[in-house]
Amino acid sequence: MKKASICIVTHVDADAVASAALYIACSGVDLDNVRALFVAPRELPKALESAAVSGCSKIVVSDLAPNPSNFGHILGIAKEIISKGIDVEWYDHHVWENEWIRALADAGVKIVVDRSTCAAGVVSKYVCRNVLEDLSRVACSVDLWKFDDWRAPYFYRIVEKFSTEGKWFELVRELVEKGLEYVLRDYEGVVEEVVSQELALISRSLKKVEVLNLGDVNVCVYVKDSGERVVSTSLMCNAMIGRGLCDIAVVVRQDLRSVSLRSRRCNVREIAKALGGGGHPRAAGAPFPRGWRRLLAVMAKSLGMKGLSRKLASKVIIGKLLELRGLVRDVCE
Ligand SMILES: [Mn+2]
Repeated sequence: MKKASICIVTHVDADAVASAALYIACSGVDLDNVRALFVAPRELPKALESAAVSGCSKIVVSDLAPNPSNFGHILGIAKEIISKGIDVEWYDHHVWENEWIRALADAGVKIVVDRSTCAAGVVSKYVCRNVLEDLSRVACSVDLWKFDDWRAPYFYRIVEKFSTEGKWFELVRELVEKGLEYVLRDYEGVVEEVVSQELALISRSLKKVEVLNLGDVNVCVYVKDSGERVVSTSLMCNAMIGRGLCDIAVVVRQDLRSVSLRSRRCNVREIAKALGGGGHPRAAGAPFPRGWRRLLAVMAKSLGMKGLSRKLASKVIIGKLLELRGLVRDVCE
């Protein structure tokens, strides 16, 4: 008999990789029977739909949460999946509305949302029963941006490297087959290479940051183009805030696909929510409104520009932030 296959739908970061690897290792499923989808939160409905038709007998979601604009859609998809006899398990640590958790549980989803840890921590606690804690400790150290484990900065860069090559599942495979210790050892050289690239790019990028003053809150806006992907958004935000340029750091992709927000003193989740996204109080994000993107593409074309320029992109996001200035001030301590 053919073994049941599992589809894992997870985020695109260190926590996602670690939670997927832990789930596979602890549930004892064969790696070759796993299909993993690494997606941004906005792609969650689509990913669930595609997992539903790919023949897996169980769908495991980790490190992803619905947002107010897509919850209804996601609940509908979950119900349909379950009615086909496919099991759904969900492990997350983001901020959820209680009613969302209840509705999914009522629909038959085995769901655990635990905000005291990262997604890898949730899987470690509830699936692994706390064995293999090391990987979750390192993943949490990265994901919760604490770096209180010496291995965290190494693991973080290894993830970056695999991520720029889009090889998410390869890293999961290495973690499951070799274990964390060997992965860290095997990629030491890669870590050094990534760090030196990062430092060079950060110095260059800091010159392109625009600072917006909204009363007693300064907001940095940085438009990241495709050549600057190596530097993670979190690192770039860290550099902007750490340099004392601002209280809130905003990174926008130049193609205006998404907006990321970081802060140490402001609850940026509320701003992300106002933009149709969500996340954590100190680290949040939102997809860029579709209508806006189309409008901008038209604008760019009429100005004879090939794509969206850095200037145009930052103009748009600054306009949005100015609209939200009252809220921005309210969410800062
Ligand atoms: Mn996470």
